[in-house]
Amino acid sequence: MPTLNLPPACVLSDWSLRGFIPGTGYPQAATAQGAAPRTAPDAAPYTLNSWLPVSVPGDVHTALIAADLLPDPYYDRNEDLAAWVQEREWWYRATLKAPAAPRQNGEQDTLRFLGLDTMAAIYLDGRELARTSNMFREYDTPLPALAPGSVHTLAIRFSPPLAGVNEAELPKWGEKTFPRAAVRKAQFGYGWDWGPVLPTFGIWRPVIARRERGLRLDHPGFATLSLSDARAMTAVRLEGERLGGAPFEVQVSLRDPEGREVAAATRRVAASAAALDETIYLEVLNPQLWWTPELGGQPLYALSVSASDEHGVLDAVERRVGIRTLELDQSPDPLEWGTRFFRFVLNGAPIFARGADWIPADSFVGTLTRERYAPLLEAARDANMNMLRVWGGGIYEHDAFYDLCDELGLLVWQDFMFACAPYPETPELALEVRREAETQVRRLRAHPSLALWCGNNENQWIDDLQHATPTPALGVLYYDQILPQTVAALDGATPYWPGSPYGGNDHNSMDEGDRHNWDVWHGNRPFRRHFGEPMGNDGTPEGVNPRNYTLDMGRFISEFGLHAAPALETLERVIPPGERFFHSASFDHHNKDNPKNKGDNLMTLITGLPGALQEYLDFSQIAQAEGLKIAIEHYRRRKPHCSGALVWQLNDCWPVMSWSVIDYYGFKKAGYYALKRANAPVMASFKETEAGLELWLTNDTLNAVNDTLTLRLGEFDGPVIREETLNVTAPANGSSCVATLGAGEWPGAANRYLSLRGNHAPANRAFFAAIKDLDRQAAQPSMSINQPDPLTLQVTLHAETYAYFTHLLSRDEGARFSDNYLDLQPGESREVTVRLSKPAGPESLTLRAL
Ligand code: BMA
Repeated sequence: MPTLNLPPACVLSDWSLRGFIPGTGYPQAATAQGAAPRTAPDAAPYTLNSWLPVSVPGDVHTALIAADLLPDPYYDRNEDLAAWVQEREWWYRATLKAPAAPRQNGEQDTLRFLGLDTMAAIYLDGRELARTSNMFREYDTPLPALAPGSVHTLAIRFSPPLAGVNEAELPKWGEKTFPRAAVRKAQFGYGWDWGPVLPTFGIWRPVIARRERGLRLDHPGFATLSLSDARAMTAVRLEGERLGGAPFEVQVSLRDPEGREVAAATRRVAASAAALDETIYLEVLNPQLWWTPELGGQPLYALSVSASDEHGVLDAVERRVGIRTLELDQSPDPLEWGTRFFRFVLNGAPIFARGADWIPADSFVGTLTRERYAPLLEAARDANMNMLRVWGGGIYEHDAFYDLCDELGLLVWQDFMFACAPYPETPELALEVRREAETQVRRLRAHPSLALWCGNNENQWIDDLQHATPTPALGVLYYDQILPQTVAALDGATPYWPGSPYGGNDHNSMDEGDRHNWDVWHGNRPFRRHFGEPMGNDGTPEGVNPRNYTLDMGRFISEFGLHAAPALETLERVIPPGERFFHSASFDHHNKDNPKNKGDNLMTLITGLPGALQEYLDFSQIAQAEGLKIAIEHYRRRKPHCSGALVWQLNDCWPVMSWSVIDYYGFKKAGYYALKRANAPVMASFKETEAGLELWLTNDTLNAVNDTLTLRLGEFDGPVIREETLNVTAPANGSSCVATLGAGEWPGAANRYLSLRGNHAPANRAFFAAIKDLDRQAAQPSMSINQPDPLTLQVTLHAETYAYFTHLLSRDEGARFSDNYLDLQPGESREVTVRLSKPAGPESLTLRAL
């Protein structure tokens, strides 16, 4: 928001927190006068019976941990020691001071709560002002008339969220009920197959005191309706709630990235208008278009809206917006008869969505800031991603997340927050869902990164698996009615999709819509293709063979993934020394997947089972990296029939063994670099066929790309058997086979590799046996390091024999490597640039290879 001459508002200070046995906090917690007791630095430590000074926004767990009243739940098995927190009611208290200036011209004092988690009652001086029961809504609460300069106690009680849920009334899948589904709160807090049970409490987003008059502006909408080279037609949706009856004027202005005003308009709103709801069309000449990173820049325009009457400004908002069109193309695919595309079209260009699924970056979502988001989102962009899917079991992320996606060119597939449960369709919940959708659609609609609204995660699909014949899923009231109606009414430009996965005969179809490929991870052979076919884990290593990804002929794969261990440093931070071995109690506590054998099966097939911890790290990261490489190369070769591959999952919410490619602290797994290479806009890959190998070029840019590729068949210990240079052209926005490499001319063996090196496409290679069966000696690559400045290390790597899994390790979780976990072929040197987050010398890097 711009700094404006808005009237002075109440001031909130001295926030504090205390837990009570449910039902016992009132009235004492609500009525205490003045500030919480301030404890001198040398005073006795806080106890559970004192009011603990806290910062807002935040959450109860984080405050207790900071005060040493709760052991770090991420360490060892301490998660179990935090269970009592959910049993308490928690009170926040603050001092509220009214402005010295008396109210005038119909002004009112309000508090805007941007996030209360979740079952809250708000009191002023012991008098109840409001109750809330939805973590995902914003609430404007008017305050009673306050004497100028007077001091009050604001108190907010958070009750145990599931206490009021009547399990007997909940819908079931099989015998199982899902109490979490009855409460509009981040679902993953109740435990997930990568997440601990740590449901949060508290004021997780800011509380803003305002003195309002006449009008409360809502988040404006902004959409690009049409584009030509010379002009863009855009629409600005203005909405606001009237707080008085006088006429007013709204001014809208759009400034380009250089700060020049390129369009403006004014509207007069009559006294008789019930609310502000106007759409203004702004034409922009010579628009600078917003693109994903492989296609262009991310110019951001500034949209300002301000409303005023004869006494001055009533309210104002400012948003950064982008000029771009975006559609979801589901037309029939003429080359794969009977199927339909599922592809995003940006500024008229069909794109392949290369990306990942995003889960909350911390179990304690109130702690997330721009500083926490930035390294993760920059890492996504650096891994050549152009889309993230905000998964429905987490949160509608904080504003900073979407701001960064706008800046980085990352499209956002936004789920509504429903995941893996039958949701009750009660009138109370339906009203909450409608209000929540209104809040979130308004909040996010103007972001250029917003590409899709999606009804939920896996609810129609899992519901299908419960039934022998197609039956409407519990929750369709939301996915088929309330959510699409709200998106259409309040956004109107961003496409809506009822669920992920969705479409086709079983809502996880290869023929239309999006698809989750869990067949590989769960070891389902053959894949379930039609409604009613069983889905089961065959329990063998062959079941989880990542080569089975190449059987997937889906249109858009919005989830697929494989487990890998996090960095050793991460495990050392959370697993006690005596427990640092494969399948120790503490180790398995940091693996929430059930059963755990899938990861073991995956390694059995690719690397063999590990012994010591270091081997577990290496083997599981190799298995993930090799598996994701197979999947992404396959999906991208199928472009445009397949037009998206989002890896489950980018990140973690705590230190854990999971499908993530970046661990909780920010260390990148080998899989991160494998997908960075496989996601390169111009990518060369080998496809296995009966007759040998094919060489494919996939080009996601809008220009044809010429490259000179050197193909080499060699032995791991040095000799080159055959080498050839090929001049190839990758047609714009396409994928094609550019050469066939018959097994007769390019004979493979367990001691050989086939490699390619080019100028545009990242290096690639094929082996002729599983990693564990390769016939080769461990390599000893060397490195030399230059340090041009304290934060940069220029590393030259060199190998005389084939060095597999060559990687540099640093204890700096913020270090960025231009490449890592790469292969060096005999005689090869490669440059890697390391950008450190804190100064360190060359000795801070360790080189390893297998
Ligand atoms: C899908 C996701 C998540 C889950 C993941 C791994 O079901 O939508 O719910 O964590 O697979 O099992």
